[in-house]
Order: sequence, then C-alpha cells, then structure tokens
Amino acid sequence: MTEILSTYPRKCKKFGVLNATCYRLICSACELGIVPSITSPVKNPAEISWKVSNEHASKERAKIIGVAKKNNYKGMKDVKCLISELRKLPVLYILISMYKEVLCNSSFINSLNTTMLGDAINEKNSKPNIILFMADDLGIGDLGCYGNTTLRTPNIDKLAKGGVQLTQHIAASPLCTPSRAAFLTGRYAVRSGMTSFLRTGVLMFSASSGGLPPEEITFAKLLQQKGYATALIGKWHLGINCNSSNDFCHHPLSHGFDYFYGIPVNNLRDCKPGQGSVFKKGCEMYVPTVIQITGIALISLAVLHSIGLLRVPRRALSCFFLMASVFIGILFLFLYTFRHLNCFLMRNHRIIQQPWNYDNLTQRFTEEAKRFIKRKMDAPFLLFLAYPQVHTALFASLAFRGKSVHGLYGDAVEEMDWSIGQILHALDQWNLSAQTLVYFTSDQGAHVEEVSSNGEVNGGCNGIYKGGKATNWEGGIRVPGLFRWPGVIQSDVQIHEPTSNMDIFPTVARLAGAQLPNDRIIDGHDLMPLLQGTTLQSKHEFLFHYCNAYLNAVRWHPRNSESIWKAFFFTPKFSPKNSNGCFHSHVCFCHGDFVVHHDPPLLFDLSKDPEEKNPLTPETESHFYEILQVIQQAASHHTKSLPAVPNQLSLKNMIWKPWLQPCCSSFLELCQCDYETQEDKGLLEGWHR
Ligand SMILES: [Ca+2]
Repeated sequence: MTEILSTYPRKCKKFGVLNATCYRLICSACELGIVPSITSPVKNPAEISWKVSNEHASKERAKIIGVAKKNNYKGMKDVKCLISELRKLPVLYILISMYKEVLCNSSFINSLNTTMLGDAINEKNSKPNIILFMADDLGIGDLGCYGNTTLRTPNIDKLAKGGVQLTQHIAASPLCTPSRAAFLTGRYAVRSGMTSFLRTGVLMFSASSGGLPPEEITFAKLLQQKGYATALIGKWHLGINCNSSNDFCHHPLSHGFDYFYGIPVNNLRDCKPGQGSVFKKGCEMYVPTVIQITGIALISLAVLHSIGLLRVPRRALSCFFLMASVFIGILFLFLYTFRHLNCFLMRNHRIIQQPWNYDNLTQRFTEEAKRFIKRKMDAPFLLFLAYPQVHTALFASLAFRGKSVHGLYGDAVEEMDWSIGQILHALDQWNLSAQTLVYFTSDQGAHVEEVSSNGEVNGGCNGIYKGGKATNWEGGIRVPGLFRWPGVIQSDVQIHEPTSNMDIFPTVARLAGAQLPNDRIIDGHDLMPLLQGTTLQSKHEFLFHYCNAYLNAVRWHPRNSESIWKAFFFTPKFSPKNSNGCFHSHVCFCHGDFVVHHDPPLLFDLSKDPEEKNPLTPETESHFYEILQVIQQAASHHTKSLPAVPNQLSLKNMIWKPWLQPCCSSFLELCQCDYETQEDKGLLEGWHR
C-alpha cells in the first residue's frame, strides 16, 4: 500500500485530494490486484473500507461515515456524490474501496472517461460553479479573439486562449427578449410565446404584462433545485408582473434566481438624458402626419362652418380639438416620463434606484458579482452576469472614457472587458478557477444602424458577416461563444461546428446533475462532448432562424459533410438599398412590405460563402432543389412541433398598463428614489460584513 501511495503524483499529496488521476492510479492498482482490502459490494456505509494517513484519522473516519449515512448512499450512482462529499474533508489520502466492481470495472472507467463522470469524481468537477457572461448587442467582430485589431479585450481573449472558442455559435433570435428567453429555457422563444407578430419584437415597458411564463423552466431553476446558489446580476428583459405591480410573476426570482441585482427591462437611449430617443424615428415617421391630418381637418371644418357650407356643432369641434391635444399631450408625457418609469435598478424585489444612475454602473455590477462569489464560494454557484453594455445608451466610467479608438462604444467594450478580468482574477485569487466553467457570449449581433444624432457610430462590428441585430443574416445571429474550464475542457481550441446559445441549458443542467424536463421539447444539446473533444460533430443538424415570430431561415449541416446550407424564406429590405441595414427605420422589421419573400428560398453555402454574398442557383449548385426539399421538410416538421401557447408579446401584453407600473415613490413624485446611495449602502455593508 505504501508503495502505491508513493507513486501518486505529487499534487495529490499537495492538495490532499483524490483527483481523477490519482483515482485512475488506484483503479490500475486494484486491477493488478495490488490493493488487498477490496471487498464485495458494500451493503452498509459503515463497511466502507478506507485508509487515512493523517493523525486525525478516526475523526475523519467518523465524518465520512456520517456523510455516507446521512445521504443514504446505496449504489453505484451514489459513488460520485459520496466522493464529492469526501473531497470537502481535509484528509490527506482517502482510499475508498467500496466496490471492486465499481472502482475496478473497466467499462465503468471507460464510461467515466467518455462522459466526464471520471472527472466528476473530483470535487472540482462535480457540480462545478458556472459563470455565464452575456453582453448586449456586442458584435462578434468587436473582440480581439475574433479578429478585431483595434479594440482592447485582453481578458475576453484570454478566455479563448485558455479554453474553447466557437466560431459558429448562433443566437436563437437576433433580438434581446426572445434570444434571452431561448438561452434561459434551452428552447426556441416561439415555444414559450416570447416572440412577436408586431413590428416591435422586445418588451419596451416595465408595466407590460408579457414576460417569460411562470411554467417555463430555466436552467437557473434546475440548478437551484440541485442546491446551487443562483444569481442574476445585470439585465433581465423578460418581464416583471402579470396582474398587479407586485406579483412578480415574470421576475428573475420567480425563475430560479435566489438573488437579483440589476435592470429588469432594458437600457435605452431614453434612459440617459442627452442621448436621444429610440422613439424618435417612430415619432418622426408618424407624428407629423397625425398633426398635419388633424390640422388640415380642423381648418377645413372651420372654413366650411364659417362660409355656411357645413354646420359643425361647436361641441364636436371642441371635442375633436381636445382629443388631438390629449394625444399630443400623452405623447410628450410619455417621452418625458419614460426614463423614470422604465429605467430603474432593483435588488431582488425592491427598486433601489429610479431612475438608475449611470455613474460607476459597471463597477457596481462587478462588485456585486464578486461579493456573490465570495459569499457562495463554499457551495456550487451559478452566476449569470448580463451586462447592459453595449446597448445604447452607451456609458463608460471616467477611467475608461475617451480611452479607446472607437469612441464611447469602444470605451464601453473595454470597460466590460475590464470587469470580466476582475471576476476572473477573483476566481484565481480564491482558487476557484479549476472548478468553474466560464462562458462568454452576446445576446445577438451588433446593431449596425445605431448612429447618434451627430453621426457617431454607436453600434458594433459584426466582422465579415452581413447585416446585424434584428436580421438573420449571419451578422445578426453569429455571436461570440467562449468556454473555459482549465483541466476539464480543451484549451486554445477553435470549434467550427454550428452550436446555439440554447445549448447552455442542457450543458449546465447535466453538469449540475439535473434531469432535463421530459414534458417539453428542449432544442439545445449538451456541449460537453464537443468541448472535451470526445466528439467532433455538433448534434445540430438543423437550426431554425426566427425573425420575431416568423420562421425566416433554416440552417442545415448534413452529417458527414462540410457544407452548411442556409435557406431564407424572406429577407429584410435594406434602406438605403445598397447599405448593410435598415437605416431609415433604425431596425429591420420582419413582415409585410418590410421584407422580400423568396420562392424558391434564397440558398447559401456558409462553408464557402460565410458573407452570404452569392445565392446559389440550380446552375451553380447541382443539388439545389434536393437541398431545398430537405430543408422544407425539416421546417415543416419543426413547425408541427410547436404547441399553441399564449403570445406574451401580443399588443395586449406589450402595451403600458398603469396598474402594473413599478414605482418606488408616488406618481406625483415621478417615481424617484435612490436607496442605492443612501441607506441601502449602510444596510448592504452590514449584510456583507
Ligand atoms: Ca441585445
């Protein structure tokens, strides 16, 4: 026995843990018959045969048996859990020879190797911590690791270097609300009713009744049930209330998060004084017309009345005038109060800053994230850090302002990168890096039409890819996808297979030991085999690209083929015509006269034409019609799998409902408060102490 122990790698002794390597050594040893103490399967936890080499052996033994008894360990499936518990005990060596069949069974060892359970026997890998970073509207071309040479993103680039970089990572929707709904549930947003048939495809108001339905299961909920501490810090954008201003039916705390610190709706230009309005284009398009029609009608009626051709009752005229005034008044009131009513910061269910203050907002999110990790470092935790950057209104703290070569947009990207660096540094400092899976992505592509009133480009870069946010051209949906987990997944590797942001759901669920729901279709696939290199092919043969609630395009990656076909049923009409976006309307729409329908569908091979410049024809692609037939069949099969669900983004669920308005003061005080920098600060300090 001493001989075997002496052959253990030095690090086993150093950390006092039985990591995967040490474990395999023991198994090799027992296969050779060197370990003499192996008995038949243990029926009683007290029969566990083990050896502890430190002087507190008897105490540790009692603890181990206590853990085993408490958890009623019975069989093979519990070995992993037991060993995970044992890892928490400060013993130098623990030899567990509970089952010869388990520990020395080569098929079991093989299954450990191929399915990661082998690594999961190490505490570091059993129920790893999960940190998910999500940027808002960041383009894939904004990061150094994806080819940017002018913005400085060293910390995000380090994730790529130390882990796996996905080059064909696809957002399930090119817009915030549906993309995040799909990300959290592992299902196309259309399955939960989180897609719109209207022009607007995202929630705009804090007092809308639409949102992620309570019956949807997020990965946060699954991990919470598995004992994870779960937090969302940053942006939510999936609704707040259903029927009253405090039922919180759609709130993050109702969807599996123990802790929420952030913005429940969205960061918009209207949230920051002096940054313009996202409603400006709409107002410019419609308000002058309404005012003109009203004015002409009033003047015409007055003239006809005065010359005696038409008798218009004074009351009717006054009524008409009053209605026009009320309409314009409401419009101005809406624009004036928008910031107060929609741009606020919450901690859990409580509004703590209304409207929010942009000063050091990124620092506050970063500090909150670090505090959460520190509080929960002894338990497995899930941290979803959803930055409001780099959606407009753009912001950066003083230390970053004017420092990048891409104006305020670049400053915001670099500040976000700094924040990620702070979190990664904290993981290193607290020795958590090796037991933490880190992921970075953006909710969709950059918003190319974002240009400020003085002509400054406020949207990001989608690299070589066409279009951007709100379109299913690659620029709208191909997002960064970076994973890091030292020692468990591959490092410095690029994977070019199609993957989806919906894949996070089954991946983290499985790592946490949670069962996937079996009463619904999950569209994502576990990414671990790809990340670990045990498979080279993505399970996504087809991906369906939605523009709001409309099936816009289908991607097909046939098995055993390099080709990646993408067929569009319609495409947006860019304006101006030869530009790269819908600059006249600020964002592209998905239906009616805003799109061009294609019959036959517009077909590309992304493996040869990632820029989507050259649509294929029967002349240039001999299998043109066969490919389209397969795609049509897949689309039809997919469409049949969609259940009829209430539409959360219908006009009824999207409009502002005064009785749902969250407000931390009276309406007369215009919903203003700042507990964040007042008494809450004191409370917070006390709480974290
Ligand atoms: Ca977004």
